[in-house]
Amino acid sequence: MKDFINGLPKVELHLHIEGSLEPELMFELATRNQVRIPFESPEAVRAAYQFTNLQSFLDIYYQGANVLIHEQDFYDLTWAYMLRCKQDNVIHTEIFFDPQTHTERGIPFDTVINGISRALDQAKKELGISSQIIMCFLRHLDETSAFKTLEEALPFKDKIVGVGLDSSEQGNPPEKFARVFKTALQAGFKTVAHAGEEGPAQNIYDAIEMLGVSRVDHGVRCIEDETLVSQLAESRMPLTVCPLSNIKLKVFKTMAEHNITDLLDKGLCVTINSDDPAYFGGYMTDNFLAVAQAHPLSNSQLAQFTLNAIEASFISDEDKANYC
Ligand code: ES4
Ligand code: ZN
Repeated sequence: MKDFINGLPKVELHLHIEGSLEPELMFELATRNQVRIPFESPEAVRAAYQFTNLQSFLDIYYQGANVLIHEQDFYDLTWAYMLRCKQDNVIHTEIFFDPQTHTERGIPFDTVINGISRALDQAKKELGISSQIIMCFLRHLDETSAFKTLEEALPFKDKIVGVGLDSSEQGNPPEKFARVFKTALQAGFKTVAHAGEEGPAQNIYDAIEMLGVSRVDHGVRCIEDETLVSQLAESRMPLTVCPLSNIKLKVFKTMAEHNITDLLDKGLCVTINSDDPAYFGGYMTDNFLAVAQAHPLSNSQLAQFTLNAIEASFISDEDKANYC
């Protein structure tokens, strides 16, 4: 099973690039940029990664991003992730970034996007890994800030395939961003949103209805609504599930209790993803292994996760044939 998972080509659709910042690089960038971090060592940083829920993680995660200042920092961050992709046999990845985490600190939008996209161009050439970039709005910030961010993205439309919605789900429902997403769709962006991670199944309905999403990020709480589960199966609406993340943030108590295999059995287009691998203890292969160790899965079921991810990806229809 281990060998099969190692060798399986993988496609990642739910990865926050800021969440791939390993403690070692965090320290290196803190020194290089003379930014203070409240830890003595990379080991001490890791020891602090004990989360009780989504918010307890986000507080630490936004703090970690403070070491990212220059274009080269965003390049280094992204290149390190792409090298991990190579190791994990990831052939295509769709990367989230959170512009507001940086622009709110005075880092220009173009510094962020140029650093990320330079690493992705190099990864395509030197590692043979294809990619797309999705820009997420922070849902704890207001609509005005999201509209401003959308405006800032327009000159980089050729580099950004879609917009997403992340951060604190509770208290920040999809409807808060309905008008922003409508404008983004009109501008030609695809849309996705985190929904049904910590928030109720209703957020999944609303992300589909009000935000016009092509995929639901997480979506595991759909299980609480039988009608919704049928609708998701029927429409093949993809769910980008992040197993290790869900355990770390206590969405499920144990991997054995995770519903990913139930959802697969019910015919949903579920995929396996790493979310914030530097914080949650694993990249793509680790996530596949963790699921397969807790749930009996055949090789063809494991391969189905990759087939689902290709189906759910923003790879163009003509190119998709080359991935199957
Ligand atoms: C996130 Cl796990 C998760 N949920 C919501 N927003 C996020 N941003 C980064 N990781
Ligand atoms: Zn996420």
